[in-house]
Amino acid sequence: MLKELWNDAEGGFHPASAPDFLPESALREVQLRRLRAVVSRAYENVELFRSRLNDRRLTPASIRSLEDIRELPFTIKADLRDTYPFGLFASPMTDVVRLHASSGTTGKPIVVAYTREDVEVWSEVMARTLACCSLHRGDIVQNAYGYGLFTGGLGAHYGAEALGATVIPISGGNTDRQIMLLRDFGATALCCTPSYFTHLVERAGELDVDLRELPLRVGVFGAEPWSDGMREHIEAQAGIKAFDIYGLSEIIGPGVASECSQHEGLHVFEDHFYPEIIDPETGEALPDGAEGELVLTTLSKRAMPMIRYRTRDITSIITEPCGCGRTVRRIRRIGRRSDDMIIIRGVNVYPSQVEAALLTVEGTLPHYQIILTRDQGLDQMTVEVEVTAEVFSDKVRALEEVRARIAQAIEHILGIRVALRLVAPRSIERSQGKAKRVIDRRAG
Ligand code: DLL
Repeated sequence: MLKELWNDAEGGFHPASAPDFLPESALREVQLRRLRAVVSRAYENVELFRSRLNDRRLTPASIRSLEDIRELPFTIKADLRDTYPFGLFASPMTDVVRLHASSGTTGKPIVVAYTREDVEVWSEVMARTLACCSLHRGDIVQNAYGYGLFTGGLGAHYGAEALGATVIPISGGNTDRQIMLLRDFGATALCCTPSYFTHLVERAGELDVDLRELPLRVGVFGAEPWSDGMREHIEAQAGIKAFDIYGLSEIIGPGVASECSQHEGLHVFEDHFYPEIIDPETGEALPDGAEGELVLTTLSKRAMPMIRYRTRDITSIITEPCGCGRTVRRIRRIGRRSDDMIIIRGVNVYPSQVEAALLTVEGTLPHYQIILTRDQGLDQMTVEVEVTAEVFSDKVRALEEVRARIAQAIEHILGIRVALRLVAPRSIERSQGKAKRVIDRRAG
């Protein structure tokens, strides 16, 4: 136990990891102190938050215990849109040193801001994330998250530097070059989305590069849901340990939560981000262990505090002690969002279930898409999946066999039959960042 506290290759202690191991009482004290400060800050500086508190006849002084957080109003994505671009800032622009934005599905992006102190906190939580993923000083980190308005690139970059690792800021895309540098610079860790990594693995195969023979030992994957089946596939193909990291722009970017060596849920860096689980329908707080929507409060953000932000990500809080020795609570891996549910013939379906089903069938590749259409008022779903070249080029029989197995696997997990289209390798567009798994062609 506590082995991971010693993150430096030479046995040195990395102080950034310390809050992960705080005794519970000390942690709760820090949280309450910070909660009161952040509520005051938002109340004094953010009009929307002040008026919502006034409407409820609350003031920052109403927060006397951590449980009192439940009295506070939620913040939702529409609040960011309605106050676009800078309406939720709690700092004057002269104190804001960085803006990021998340593209969103339509229209204007969500804008987020950081003071110098916010960037420091972000670097710290990302250093703690990477430490959780077993990285330390001496590691060479190839950072293939996109640099730019997306938070992934710069977040991982600052975290790796804060940890004392060596960063290769290659950004996303240009896969042949990624593979060349993996060989030439000998990165020991790669940061990117899991879907981009499956693409990189595939391309390495085409170039006759065996990733298992390279020094690469760790993958730091996040920004989108990915299943345990995908993890097994990735780890076997590349000879690495794959870690899941979680975060969102509105809260800070990556650095909210991370898997550790145990791979049993993600530790939330809860001295900075206070987690709650609510019933997505009623908004009611749920006890630890129950599954529901994750709500996060930034306890130390200055430029843009978020109070009880509804993430729409579905998970549950794990309170049991973790084998790694960290005391901060964990959340289960996020497989779905409350807004990505599809209803097909009255059955609730999530894209992640389709992935789980496909990965159980040999002869399929982890490249797939779900196409939604509407026929006479009813939603229809077609799963398009790539099969291996051997299956695809074989006689009709092999294809039909694989089709039958996929149909069965999907029916087993989803409880319904869906239309299937088996396509040749490389037919489905590859992403450099987050994969677009669902193509929605339902008009209106
Ligand atoms: O994706 C931040 C990030 C960058 C996280 C790099 C991890 C690594 P956004 O673009 O704002 O920020 O998207 C946030 O992505 O609400 C989840 O729905 C989803 N998401 C992020 N990480 C995971 C994960 C970044 N590990 C949204 N598993 C979140 C499942 C994830 N979903």
